[in-house]
Amino acid sequence: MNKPLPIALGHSACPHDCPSTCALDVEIIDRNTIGRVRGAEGNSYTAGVICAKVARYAERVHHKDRLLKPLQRVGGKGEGGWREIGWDDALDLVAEKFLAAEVAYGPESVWPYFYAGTMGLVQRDGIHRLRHAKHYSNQFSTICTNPAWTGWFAGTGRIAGVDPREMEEADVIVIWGTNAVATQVNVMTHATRARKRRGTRIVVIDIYDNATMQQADLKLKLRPGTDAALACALMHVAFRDGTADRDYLARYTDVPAELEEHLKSRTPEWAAEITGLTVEEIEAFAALVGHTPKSYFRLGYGFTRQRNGAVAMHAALSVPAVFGHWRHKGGGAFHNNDQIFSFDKGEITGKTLADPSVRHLDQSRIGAVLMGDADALSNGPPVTAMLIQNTNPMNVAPDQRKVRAGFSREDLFVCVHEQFMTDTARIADIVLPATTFLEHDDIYRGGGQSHIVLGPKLIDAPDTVRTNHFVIEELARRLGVGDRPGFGLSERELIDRMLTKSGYGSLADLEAGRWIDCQPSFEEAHYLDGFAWADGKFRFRPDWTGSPASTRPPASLGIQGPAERLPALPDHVDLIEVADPGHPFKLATSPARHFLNSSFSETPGSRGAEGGPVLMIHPEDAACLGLAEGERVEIGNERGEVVLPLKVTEKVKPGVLVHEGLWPNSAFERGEGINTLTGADPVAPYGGAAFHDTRVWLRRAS
Ligand SMILES: Nc1nc2c(c(=O)[nH]1)N[C@H]1C(S)=C(S)[C@@H](COP(=O)(O)OP(=O)(O)OC[C@H]3O[C@@H](n4cnc5c(=O)[nH]c(N)nc54)[C@H](O)[C@@H]3O)O[C@H]1N2
Ligand SMILES: Nc1nc2c(c(=O)[nH]1)N[C@H]1C(S)=C(S)[C@@H](COP(=O)(O)OP(=O)(O)OC[C@H]3O[C@@H](n4cnc5c(=O)[nH]c(N)nc54)[C@H](O)[C@@H]3O)O[C@H]1N2
Ligand code: SF4
Ligand SMILES: [Mo]
Repeated sequence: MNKPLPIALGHSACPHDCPSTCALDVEIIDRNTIGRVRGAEGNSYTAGVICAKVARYAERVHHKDRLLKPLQRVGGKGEGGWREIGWDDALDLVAEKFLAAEVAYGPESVWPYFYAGTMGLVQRDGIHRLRHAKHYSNQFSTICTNPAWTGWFAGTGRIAGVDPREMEEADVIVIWGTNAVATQVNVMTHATRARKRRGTRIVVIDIYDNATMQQADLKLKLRPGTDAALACALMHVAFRDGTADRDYLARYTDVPAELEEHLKSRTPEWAAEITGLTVEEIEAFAALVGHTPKSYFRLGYGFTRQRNGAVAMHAALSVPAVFGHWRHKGGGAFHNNDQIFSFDKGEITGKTLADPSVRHLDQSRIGAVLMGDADALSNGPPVTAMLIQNTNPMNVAPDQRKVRAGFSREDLFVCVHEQFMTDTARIADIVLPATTFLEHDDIYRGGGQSHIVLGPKLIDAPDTVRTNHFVIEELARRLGVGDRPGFGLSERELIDRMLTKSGYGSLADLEAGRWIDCQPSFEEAHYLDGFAWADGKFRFRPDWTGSPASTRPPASLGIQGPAERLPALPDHVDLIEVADPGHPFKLATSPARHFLNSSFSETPGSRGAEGGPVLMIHPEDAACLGLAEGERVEIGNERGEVVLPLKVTEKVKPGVLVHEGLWPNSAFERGEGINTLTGADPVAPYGGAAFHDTRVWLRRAS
């Protein structure tokens, strides 16, 4: 049979939580159906390339398991019994439960919980409008960016860096702690173009030989949580060999002499002992970046998902400041562009409606919050009602046993608005069906690049499916706040007003242009007019507790984790879960190439490509324990146990285990997923979860 021809080509943006924020061209087959999705050729960052999972988005949007009708639980929580319920009845019930919670314990007992399942500014952030209008509990959003952004901000004073497209002019590209082939493919587009054109050398620093390391010219496979030691040794060599840029250091940095003195004992031999790299590897890397002015450091999230992650980010970021790489086109560092955008989102988020005295609850500590931990609740009332949009905490949040126990509480009412029957939807009281990005209007902005991209509605959603915006507006009306500022506007009106207020033109302008490139000038991106601190100097000596970073915890929560153990200058610090005789292995739970967090674990293309959940182990470890490929093992710690089949591979180091992907809990033998093992104790100093920093024991499963 011939494939139907597309009737039109729609323009959109990828809504998923990925730094690339690709500009998309979408084949529209008819009013309800899409065909192939491609990367926009004309966008200079996307450059026509997107990942496989979004290219085959038709299988997600037209999936037979899409949620289509509102559902009400029948039977026990999580048992899987549902009956269909009309939209009006469902929303009436949610409003009734929220009002009841408010009467019993005050508005802070309602906790709207969200994350970045869609990165659209209207559909993602509109939940705050309802929150603020009702003075419901705030969410301190720690689960992803906090350790990384805190470490970066500590140095530069601003979450922004060198244009990632400048990688094409670099002679060395250091891909540090990000599995870019899997998690942001466009980094590889620009890096491999550079290699083709100018013979650029690609260095990858990771804890296992992942898809990105397989493309590297220099592979540095170190022990988890030891990146700061490597960074210190590189800087030691710079001072030792005279490759440090002393003129740059004097002009642009705070305490270069102090740093030099401090690093005298941080030799390659010292770092080799800690990182497990050889002295030769460290010396070769130091010589390479020491003699290559155009060295570009692309710093990722992965290496900051350790309990010393903020320190590691700051240490790695200090390296190009010592060598003066920032001076040169194609040199310097990049992590995220958050602060180059200046959106006035106030109307979407209902900023003026907020009461500053309302408490914040830590997103990553949802288990403790729901279990009534007084500290996690800031000594306030229990959480007894929730609305959840764009996130799947029953799968992705750490310390899962606590999370599950919390969601199982009979006195907790949960409404989940979702596209699929996720682990979280499964344990809800009311499930509402949500549109996908192709079925609603929204606007997106890059984190790993510099574009604002429009994502208009391209096809009609199934009749009974509603947008996040609709749910927020309808609940607001029922809760008596629908007439407050910011309510009663359409998505398009909100986008238009935000763009105009922010000085980015109108919606009509953006529709005509598709995207806006907000890349700052070369001088600004390279901090050539000074870093973003009052004295203009990069800080080798950060103020870990005083920085006014956007990631800083609200006063009601205070500084997080063992902040007093953070070093004054870049250094290795054993804040991590160090392996011990009772827990001889270090486990990392790294993202899978064909999933996006727990999304796409429902699509046949992605599931097929990933195979199934496995645990990677080094052949020596397997042999030592008398274990073979495919054998089932149990791994565990004080938080729980999980059973997985082994994959014996030299990709991982001895003593290190890697599990890729956030598989649904049902994919595991006992119905408990990988986050059963990860901890929710906050990364110092501004919080976050150390997903790749877990010590475990391992034994043959019975
Ligand atoms: N395909 C796919 N893409 C994704 C996602 C996904 O799940 N799948 N998730 C999205 C999201 S929300 C985010 S935040 C980004 C994250 O994307 P990345 O920045 O790539 O971060 P991670 O994938 O968490 O980890 C990257 C690598 O760091 C390694 N790592 C772990 N510990 C250490 C360490 O101590 N040192 C070093 N050097 N490396 C370490 C991990 O094993 C992994 O290989 O990706 C986004 N894109
Ligand atoms: N073990 C381990 N755990 C991790 C990580 C790890 O590396 N290892 N990574 C962590 C990181 S970096 C992150 S960011 C978190 C992410 O965790 P989540 O934010 O929970 O991300 P997803 O799992 O993709 O879930 C997003 C959900 O939003 C839904 N959704 C998408 N668009 C819409 C919409 O328009 N409306 C509504 N109502 N729903 C929508 C999707 O169907 C999906 O179920 O996970 C964290 N958890
Ligand atoms: S998931 Fe990332 S790489 Fe894939 S299309 Fe979306 S933004 Fe691009
Ligand atoms: Mo993330």
